[in-house]
Amino acid sequence: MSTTTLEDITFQDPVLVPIWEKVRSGVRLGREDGLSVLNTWDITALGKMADYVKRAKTADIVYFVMNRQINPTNLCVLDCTFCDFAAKPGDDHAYELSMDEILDKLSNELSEVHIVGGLHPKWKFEDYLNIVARIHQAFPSIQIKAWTAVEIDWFARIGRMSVREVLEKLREAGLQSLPGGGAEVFSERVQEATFKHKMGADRWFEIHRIAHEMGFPSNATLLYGHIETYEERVAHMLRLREAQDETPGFLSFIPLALQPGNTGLVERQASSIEDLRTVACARLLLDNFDHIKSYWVMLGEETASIALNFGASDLDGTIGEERIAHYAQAQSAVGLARDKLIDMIRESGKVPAERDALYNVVRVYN
Ligand code: V47
Repeated sequence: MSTTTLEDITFQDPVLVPIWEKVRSGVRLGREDGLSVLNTWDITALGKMADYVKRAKTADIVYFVMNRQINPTNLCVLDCTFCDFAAKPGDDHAYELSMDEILDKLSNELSEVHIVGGLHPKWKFEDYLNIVARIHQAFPSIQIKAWTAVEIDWFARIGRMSVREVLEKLREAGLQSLPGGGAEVFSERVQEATFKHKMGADRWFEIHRIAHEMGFPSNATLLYGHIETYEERVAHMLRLREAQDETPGFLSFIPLALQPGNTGLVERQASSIEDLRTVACARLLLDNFDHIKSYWVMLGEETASIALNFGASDLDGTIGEERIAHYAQAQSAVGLARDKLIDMIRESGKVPAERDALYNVVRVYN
């Protein structure tokens, strides 16, 4: 097999060589480059390329946050085929957390609370608003990252308000940023097959644009490893890059590996190699995103650690308890301690930095 060595990277797949030349000279990658990356078998060279881009942004630092995820209810009017979490009234696994149960999950050592749930058939906007307000009153130092664009759209509809009005009220209650969920795959084909009753890409982008214009940072996700094609994954990332150019405000991109559970969509979860290619592809294409997250809840701890050498600069956080992936039988732990996250980062040769929800550094663990 012939190989090419350029600046410490030995390439076995020649397709990567011109991509590396573009990366080193700061030329933006395009659709074909993204497809080559997702198709390559030259995993070690790919990891080095993505790590080079990561280092240029965040050197050896990998971030994590002391956070808690709260999913206040799984009752949801939608019927997305990839979701084992959602329930209908009367289902055995349906639940609603009381305000006391929500507050009991929090403590002052947390920097962030991440809240996402279902579109409850009976709750009013005020019920969702009250969750933010009560958390903010009880724990003013915890930054609140809550409600995906799908929920914001729902609040505007049930509250008969504009998206701006919804976000203004949430800001008054204590909201600080928006999570990246509900993006799924920006493809009408995938939407028709897996989430046809949920809002589509145009509305998702509109809501994030408005949030950014109002000064709310947000994240963006991609749900991969099911029926989407590589072309759709790449198109998804490029559309995000364009949106970030137009109205900056995305803090991080989070590739979410589908947990097949009982969804019937695919037999097994994407392989680790597939996960690493997707993380690396995101790092290489999304040159205007500061962070790519290695979300250990869905990748599993081992792959999540390796992804820190494939362009990821953030492990998310301690989480505490997570239901969306775990209802779909995710094999990862339900929460990790701070020390475990620090070990995972150190084992991958990086320097752990604890951050808050907005990426302000709380402490570097040299
Ligand atoms: O939008 C649903 C996904 C998302 C499954 O912003 C599934 O920091 C895998 O958005 N397997 C919600 N994924 C989670 C989310 C998120 C997660 C971590 C960090 C951040 C952030 C945001 O979970 C949904 C959907 O795409 N999802 N079912 C499943 N079976």
